[in-house]
Amino acid sequence: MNIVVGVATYNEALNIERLISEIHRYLPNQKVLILDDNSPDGTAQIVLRLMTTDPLLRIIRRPGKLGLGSATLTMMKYATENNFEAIIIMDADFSHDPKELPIISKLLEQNDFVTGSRYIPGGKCQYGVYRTIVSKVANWGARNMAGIPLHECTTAYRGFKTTLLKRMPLDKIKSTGYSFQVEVLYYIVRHTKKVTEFPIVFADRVLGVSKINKKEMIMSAITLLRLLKKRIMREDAVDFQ
Ligand SMILES: Nc1nc2c(ncn2[C@@H]2O[C@H](COP(=O)(O)OP(=O)(O)OP(=O)(O)O)[C@@H](O)[C@H]2O)c(=O)[nH]1
Ligand SMILES: [Mg+2]
Repeated sequence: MNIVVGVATYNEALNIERLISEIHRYLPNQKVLILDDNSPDGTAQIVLRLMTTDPLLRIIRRPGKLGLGSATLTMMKYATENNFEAIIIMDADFSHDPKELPIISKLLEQNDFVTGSRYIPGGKCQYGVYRTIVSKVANWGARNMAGIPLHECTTAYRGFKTTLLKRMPLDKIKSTGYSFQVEVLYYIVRHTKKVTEFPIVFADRVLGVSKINKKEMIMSAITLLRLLKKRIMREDAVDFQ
């Protein structure tokens, strides 16, 4: 399968070189796309240097920090416009283990959508108490308010077939930040039944700084309320293939 691995980066200079080499190790011959938002720490310069000797590496650069959601959307559009069969998205900070890439790639042969899951048997989350509570509340809201029938709705380690992305109304997605993860799932489960979860051990970031903050949490709560309203009003058509 012709896959692109998409990684959004903001200040990931300490992680990016090793991550790219690990992706190549576990998915040799597949393309890697970095979407960098003008990271002040020079992440893009590292990628540009690697590109001089790495024919599988691509970069999209945006002028400023425009959010993880819009970064993910841009990478999805890149995958559909460049005729890839699938895109796998992962974080740059090694919270998502590159050794699981071949598992996602294999599952994509039978599924339109694959997500890493901390909340099925075999899955694990190494968060502290505070972030565990935030994550559990967000997942509760995604299941019960947005109506997403998955155990894990917020992990960004995911694979998407481009045939699915092409028939989803991606332009309707309003979230630009973290709640994009839930909003995109809301549409996915309305457009395919071929979705599956696989267990991951989610490691907390070791190097670099966290970008999640109170504003993202408030935006996520607003997104959940908006999706609940859409569900109640039956605003979105279902289109299974
Ligand atoms: N291009 C781009 N990438 C972003 C942006 N915000 C976050 N990222 C990247 O998205 C991924 C997830 O962000 P993280 O900061 O790791 O978020 P998190 O995992 O919830 O929190 P920590 O691991 O504690 O930092 C990482 O690869 C970030 O570099 C953004 O605005 N633009
Ligand atoms: Mg992280």
